[in-house]
Amino acid sequence: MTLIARLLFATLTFSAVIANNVSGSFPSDFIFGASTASYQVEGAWDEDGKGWSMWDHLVRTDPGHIADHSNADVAANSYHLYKRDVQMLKELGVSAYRFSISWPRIMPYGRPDYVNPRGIQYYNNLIDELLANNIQPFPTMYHWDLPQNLNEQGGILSENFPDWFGDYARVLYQNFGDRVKHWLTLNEPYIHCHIGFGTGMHAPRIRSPGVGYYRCGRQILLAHARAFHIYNDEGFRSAQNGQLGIVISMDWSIPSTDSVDDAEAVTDYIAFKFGQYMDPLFSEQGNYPQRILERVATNSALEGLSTTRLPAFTDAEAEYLRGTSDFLALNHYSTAVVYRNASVAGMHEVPSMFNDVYIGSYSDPSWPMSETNWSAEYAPGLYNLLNYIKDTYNNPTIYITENGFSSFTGLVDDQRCQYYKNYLVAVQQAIESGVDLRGYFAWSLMDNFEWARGYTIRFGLYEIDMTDPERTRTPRKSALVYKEIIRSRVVDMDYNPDPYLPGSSHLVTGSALTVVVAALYNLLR
Ligand code: PNW
Repeated sequence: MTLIARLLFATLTFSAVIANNVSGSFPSDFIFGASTASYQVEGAWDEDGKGWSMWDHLVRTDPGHIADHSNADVAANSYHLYKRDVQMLKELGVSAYRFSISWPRIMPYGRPDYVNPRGIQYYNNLIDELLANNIQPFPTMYHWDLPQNLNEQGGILSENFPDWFGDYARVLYQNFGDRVKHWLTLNEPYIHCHIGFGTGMHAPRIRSPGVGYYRCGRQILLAHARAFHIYNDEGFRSAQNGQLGIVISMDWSIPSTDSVDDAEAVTDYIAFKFGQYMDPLFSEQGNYPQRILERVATNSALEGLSTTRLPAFTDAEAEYLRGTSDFLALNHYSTAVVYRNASVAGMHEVPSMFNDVYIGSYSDPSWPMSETNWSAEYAPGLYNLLNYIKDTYNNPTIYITENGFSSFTGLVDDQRCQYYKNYLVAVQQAIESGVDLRGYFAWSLMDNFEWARGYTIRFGLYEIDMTDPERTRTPRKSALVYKEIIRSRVVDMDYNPDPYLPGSSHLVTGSALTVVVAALYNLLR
């Protein structure tokens, strides 16, 4: 790309122009869904033969590391309340559910020589309940809860990790593949490796931001490809007819100024954060982007290392990886403003991925900020990201498998409503612009254990009082907004429901009596 083109691209913006405050229509086969992950919602941490995950280990050995000293021993208790979860999906009117399978619930020690029948039973029950309600299962095989036993044997950084993952994937195909048509392999290599091996905030809490971080990403890509080849080569694809995709997260980025350095900062940000994972699987030539290989090699030499911290894949590995994702499962939350100027010197530790990228970033103060310090609302970012993917990777099929906004507790979540409306307008317009986008999953169906933030911030369409032993689920205003978008298949920016009206509680009970009571209440008001 020439510099001019890059500058133009970096400043490309999208502004939603919609008639009468109502968006165009979503295609009739567009899939609306909602997402969760096993450790964040299931609870039942040691029931029915489940083994320890590395998160069970973290919260027991270092409880002070979690913001509110909580853990996910019970969480939303979905292990016991999964039927209620399916009811909620039904109430929303979604046609798909993204949940994740707990590896240590299926294999307490991580290896297939002991498969836990009660673990298999749980996911059979969940999948059957979904299908009985016309909701397609989109299971994630690995959403960060690695069996602790494997973690102690080297975990993701072990040479054996791709094989371990492949053996696990095979058991999933054997047990659930007859009913699962969309498999999501591993969740978010960038975030998992950056927070698990870079900052060390998440399990396995290893601090190696310039070496372990890159090795983690490499291993995750190889593990994904291993699962893909097993699906193809061992007859699962021909018998079961499903599709497999990896889950990759990406925010959008815009340059702080129109300087050449800031344009370069955008290009590098995208290459390191996205290209590192996308190019080996989705690009025509395969392997890592050349610019990141060169940067890390140069820095490694400056640091006195005799080999680079980010070696290219061998030709055989590159071939093994290329083209192994039937679709892209994209998680997207926000946009960053990035820059490169003198102030970046000394900003990042050496060696680290961030020092390799060599940029600073911030959120534009005019964007509504969520309760997570990294996520602000800027819907044009999603539109531009989707178009960038379309143009860069030959228009792959995409599902957005996470998108959402954090808040504190409370049913009136106006900021989240606004966020969903604006992002869904961007989604609808991206489809109109030719992006091959087939589905959208809100993060999250319900409040859950937000990793190191514990229960201090919430992402749920449904609120859960985490001190209530029943873990009662109550729809927030955003659940009503999402439900109406799914029903009408347009985004009406003016739709403004009241989550406290008894009429809204038809979401909870669905009974005719509630509707009558609601009508009376409305008359008397
Ligand atoms: C996702 N970022 O992680 C995870 O897949 C979920 O488990 C998690 O609950 C959810 O986001 C909300 O945090 C991300 O910094 C964490 O851009 C951080 C970022 C993106 C995704």
